[in-house]
Amino acid sequence: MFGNGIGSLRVLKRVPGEEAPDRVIWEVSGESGNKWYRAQVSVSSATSYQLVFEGIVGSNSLGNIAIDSVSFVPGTCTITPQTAAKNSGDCTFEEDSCGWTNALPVDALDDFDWARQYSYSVSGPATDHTKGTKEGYYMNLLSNPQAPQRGGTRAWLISPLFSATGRTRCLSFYYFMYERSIDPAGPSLGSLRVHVKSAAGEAGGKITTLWRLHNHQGQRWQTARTPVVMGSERAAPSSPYQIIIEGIWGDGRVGVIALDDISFFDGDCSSHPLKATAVIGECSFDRSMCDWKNNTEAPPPILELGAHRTTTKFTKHDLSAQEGLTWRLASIISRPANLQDHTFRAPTGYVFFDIFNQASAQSPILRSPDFAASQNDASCLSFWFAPFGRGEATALSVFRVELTPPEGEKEQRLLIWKMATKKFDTSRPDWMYGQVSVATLTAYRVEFEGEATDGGFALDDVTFYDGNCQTRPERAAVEPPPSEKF
Ligand SMILES: [Ca+2]
Ligand SMILES: [Ca+2]
Repeated sequence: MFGNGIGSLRVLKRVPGEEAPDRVIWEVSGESGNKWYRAQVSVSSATSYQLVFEGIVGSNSLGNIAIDSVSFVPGTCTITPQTAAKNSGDCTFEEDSCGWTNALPVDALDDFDWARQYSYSVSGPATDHTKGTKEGYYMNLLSNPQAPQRGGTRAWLISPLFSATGRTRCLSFYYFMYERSIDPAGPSLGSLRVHVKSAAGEAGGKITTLWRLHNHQGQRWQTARTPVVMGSERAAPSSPYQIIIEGIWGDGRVGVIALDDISFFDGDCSSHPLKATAVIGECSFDRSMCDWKNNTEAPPPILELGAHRTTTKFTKHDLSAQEGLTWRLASIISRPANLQDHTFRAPTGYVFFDIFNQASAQSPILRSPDFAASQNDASCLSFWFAPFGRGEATALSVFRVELTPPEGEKEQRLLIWKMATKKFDTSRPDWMYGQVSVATLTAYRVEFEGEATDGGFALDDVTFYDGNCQTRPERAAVEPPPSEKF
């Protein structure tokens, strides 16, 4: 594109017979010198289509636009040159961050930043993914080997606003997750997660996880993919959404979490790698309870504040006794026996209840979202729990609640897993692993129910795997009722 009268060069996707106008999928404007440049863009379509190269004359007719060597290669690519990407979300990070931004400190959504940088250390990626050279840029989760980030601290990279059309898009990118020394015993490098956040409408502000990967994945760039569906007939077609790429450090870890070459195309794709697919009902209780809810029935009323605040009988102790009857997120000022989070060894980041010296046993309930019936027989509920008991009987039970009981029958609530604390020393609570099979042929939800007069349980990293599993710990197994025995 050479000459001072150069306007624009565009690539349009045209679907013959469709009323919708041609869609611009690539566009550069202005003069770029007497020289050839390589350009690329992902093209996808469920139906037949045509591509159109459109040249637009600028302020005068002095200049030439030329194209050559058009070819098609299977697979996805990030729009090149980067200026042709506009607000598509594609980014090679070679020139800037293409509208992807760090969360603003004022919004207090995260703790530190992603940095756009090139290779500078031996442990990080030796090259970026786009150019495969030391000079190529990528986004790097900030770290300092001399002062590693605290476990559970996170940085958000936020996309430009996209409009939700109800059509599926596929997001792909490359990640580099490397740790020099791997600790097989527990929380390790950290996590990389992709969320979608609706900016408006019915679900305004709601964050849904699409893709997540934990810990060391090898010392190389690897490909990631996830489908993104936003919008539906119920929502306004233009209600915008954003993609959030979240990096989280494990405790005191020295390693690399980096990403490069983000690209989108219209159409569906399968999540890749498969293990990174987000799981409904999964929660690591970092800063929210996800879709889990405290469902404790009718807790005693909170003492009302007196007319004169100075003479109120409402004390700190009453408040903590009241709070103890519910499942809630741990906080620095309210957590059991300084117990650390299981996921990242963060100071907080799990859910718990702590009942303080009650005359009769209390039973706080934590309720999962509702799960639809599945074609698989069962899924394996997996979680970490930590008991801390002072009283006689402190127990944790898991119930499966049938959401579509046979007509005329009451809601069925079946005990499937139970641990009582009198069986172990709980002076210093520690995380233990639990799992149990849950029947999934009919719609259901899961409930964790505590039971204590003086003590409680913490819970973290709840997730589900396909298929049956053995009950763990073994002593938590519950004899099935006679009707379910073969
Ligand atoms: Ca790059
Ligand atoms: Ca956690």
